[in-house]
Amino acid sequence: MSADAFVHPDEIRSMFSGAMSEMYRAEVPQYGTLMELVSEVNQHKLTADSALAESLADRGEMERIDLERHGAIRLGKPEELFNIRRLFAVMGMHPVGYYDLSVAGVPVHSTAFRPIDDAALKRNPFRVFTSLLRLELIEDKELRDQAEQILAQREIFTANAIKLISVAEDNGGLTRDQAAQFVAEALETFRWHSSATVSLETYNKLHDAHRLIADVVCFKGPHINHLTPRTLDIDAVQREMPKRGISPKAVVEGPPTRNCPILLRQTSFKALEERVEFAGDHSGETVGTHTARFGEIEQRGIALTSEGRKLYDTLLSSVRHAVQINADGSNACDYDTELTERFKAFPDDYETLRVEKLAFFRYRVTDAGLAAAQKGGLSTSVDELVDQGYLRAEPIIYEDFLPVSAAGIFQSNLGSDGQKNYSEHANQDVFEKCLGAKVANELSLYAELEAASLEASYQALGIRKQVA
Ligand code: OOG
Ligand code: NI
Repeated sequence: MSADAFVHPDEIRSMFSGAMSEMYRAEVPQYGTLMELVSEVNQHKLTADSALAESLADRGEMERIDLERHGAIRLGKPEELFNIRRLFAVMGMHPVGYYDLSVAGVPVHSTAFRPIDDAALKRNPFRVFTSLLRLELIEDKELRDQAEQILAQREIFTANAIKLISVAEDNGGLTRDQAAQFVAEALETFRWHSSATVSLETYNKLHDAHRLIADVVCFKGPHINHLTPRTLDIDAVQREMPKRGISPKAVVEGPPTRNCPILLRQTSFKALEERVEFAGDHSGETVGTHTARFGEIEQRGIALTSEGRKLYDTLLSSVRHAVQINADGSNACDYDTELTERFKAFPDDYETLRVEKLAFFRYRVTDAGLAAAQKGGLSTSVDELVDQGYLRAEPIIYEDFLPVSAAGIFQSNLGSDGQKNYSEHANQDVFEKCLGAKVANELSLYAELEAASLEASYQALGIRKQVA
């Protein structure tokens, strides 16, 4: 079979994210309302900001503006993580980053499966934030054993999904028919099940240990717990949500509103309480509820270097020390004010971010640069070349997640009873053993992109300097 006969992984990803979106809208009607709101706000923003509209059109991003950027699932056992890696690989999604959320009282560690290279991100940027439950963090041994036994009995993939993954691995791809079948089979893993695999009593016990443990252990599969479209104006969507009958979390996670957006800002609407049928037991009670599924929006900005990230983390943690958001969100305004105030220390123009090496840029040679190269004698200093207008620097967009924000998203859906302190912390080695692979380091990916763009620019300018 020639490679031409295979559907490109990027296209399989598009088929998959489209199918997920359709399924989620049907399952969670409020999510459809959020999608409409996002689309309206985006249109409004594009009309009001013609420079933004032009630059998006320039980069060919217009058609995908309000499509889903990510979703999230929570897995229960190592084999599930191992096979989900194989499943996502068929769609060109690979594990990037390690996030330890135990520090924030959430008993999971996570990675994001995402397209890595520029072209793939552009074709379809869909990614899935994937968490693995850390059963070892359940203190009660009996409960821990019980959870393990329950999980041991479940199989979250259909037999056909596993078969098609092997076919893709063996042949190096899937034909059109196989790809369509693969997407349909894969979708089954992410579907919501309104019947639990355990009794209400077991659910309650696990729920008391941590609501998230119940969410992972008590169901047939890792239902997709949210999808997240991109918004061009997150503050506007946050303000508008209540007017559409959607109740947003108290604050937008991440950095404040800025001229030059950095990293990632995100907010969500609170998880819905859904009716669940439990397995029968001696108590006879079989109907209850579970809250897990919600909707989220995101707005991305420039990727930060480790220096920039250090500054971000320091400022954010000082804000969080100064204002702890109340469970009812009543002091959200104080938090926003503090955030804006403290982040004044973070330079807010691209040139300073670049010169101070706080953020990553992609360099391109300008026409003036090419003309000057003909004459020779160019400076080898990047800053000088930029000053002279021979090189242009464009922001590299952050494509990953933020642990503090992720914890905030988890927590807003767990209620105030979700706070716990765990003594065990990061364990990337164990995570990677379960995954059966190493996770890519996100900072290295951005640094490589920047270095490659500089290398290519120097070459185009005929400069033979090795870029440090
Ligand atoms: C994942 C929360 C993290 C984000 O956008 O930071 C996340 C979850 O609730 O399972 O999706
Ligand atoms: Ni999310």
